[in-house]
Amino acid sequence: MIAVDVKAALRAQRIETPSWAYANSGTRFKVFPQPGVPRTPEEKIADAAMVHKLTGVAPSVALHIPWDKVDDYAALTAYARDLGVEIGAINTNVFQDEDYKLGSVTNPDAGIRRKATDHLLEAIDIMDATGSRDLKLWFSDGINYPGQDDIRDRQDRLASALRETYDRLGLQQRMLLEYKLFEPAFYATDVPDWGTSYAHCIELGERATVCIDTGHHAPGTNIEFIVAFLLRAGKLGAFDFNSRFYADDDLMVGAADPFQLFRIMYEIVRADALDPSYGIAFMLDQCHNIEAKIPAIIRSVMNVQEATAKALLVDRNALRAAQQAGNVLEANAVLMDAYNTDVRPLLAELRTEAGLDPDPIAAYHRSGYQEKIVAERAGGTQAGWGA
Ligand code: AOS
Ligand code: ZN
Ligand code: ZN
Repeated sequence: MIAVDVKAALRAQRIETPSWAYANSGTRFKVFPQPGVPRTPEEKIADAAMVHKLTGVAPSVALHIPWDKVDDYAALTAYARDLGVEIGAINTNVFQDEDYKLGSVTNPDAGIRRKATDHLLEAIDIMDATGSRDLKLWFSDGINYPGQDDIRDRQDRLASALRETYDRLGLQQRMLLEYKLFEPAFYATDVPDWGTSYAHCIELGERATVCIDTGHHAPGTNIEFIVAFLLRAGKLGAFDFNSRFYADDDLMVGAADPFQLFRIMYEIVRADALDPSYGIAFMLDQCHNIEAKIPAIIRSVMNVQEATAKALLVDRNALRAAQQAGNVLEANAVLMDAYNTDVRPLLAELRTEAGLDPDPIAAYHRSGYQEKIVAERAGGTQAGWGA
């Protein structure tokens, strides 16, 4: 791709940030509160708007219900628009209620399944008010012990809740079904992998697609293979980007394994699926437990941009020629040449051309925003993770 096309593709790129990443979070052992964190959904949106203002590529923020529950979602949407951002995906929560000890939509108790499904339907009402396209579903459902419940019945219960929810979606709305290998269930999770999510999405219809959370796989899983497969099948709807060293670590994307992120983004570029018009939501799903939150989110956005720029720089003609010729070493070298390119000057230039500061993190530190929120906000809320 010639440089000007690379720049155009990078200019068009969109990354969605999650409301919960701006709030206090921690592990099961301790939450370390930070001064200045948001106390309300409005303040989370204001922080997301700041990230967009400095990066120019993060114009939407995902909400989580009930963590971002408000009385008037239309007013919240108008508030976001005034700050220059949109409300993105609506994330549901059927994992933080006493009732869900044995599962939500797969619970053996029909009354609890009803309550969980009603929450999913309520989230669609919220989407109607916010104009959100995507309903993001992640289920903590599963079992800890062999024999605890019937694995197959649980799939039937899941299918029926998903069907009811899917049928309630408007024509412009989509369902994103996220999978996760384990945690909090340790023996058998009801949506443990991309294959399970894919099979349910196929059964549901074309507006149901898979969400890949990069932290939700077994060590060594080839995530770019999953990306390529789902793109070919037209069933990749979204990413929850983050980094993992061990399990669902939710660290900054591109921190643990920037090469993996590059390989993922190469499959996106290979499928011409980067442009927002293709329909993939590139979201972050992270928790900044010990590092400053807004700069960490800016860094994450920049990490995705850098991996994308490198993926765009792959000489696809040369790669194809080497592949066709069976030239293993040359094909690998073409890919590595792009990966080993320092794209930071290119991205700095792009920002300057767009009227942005070439160094968004330095710009944040100079902006006075952190001092302002520390002075104005007392007693920030916890995102909901790690009590
Ligand atoms: C949980 O492990 C999943 O990654 C969820 O996507 C996510 O963290 C949650 O939906 C936030 O609400
Ligand atoms: Zn996730
Ligand atoms: Zn997760």
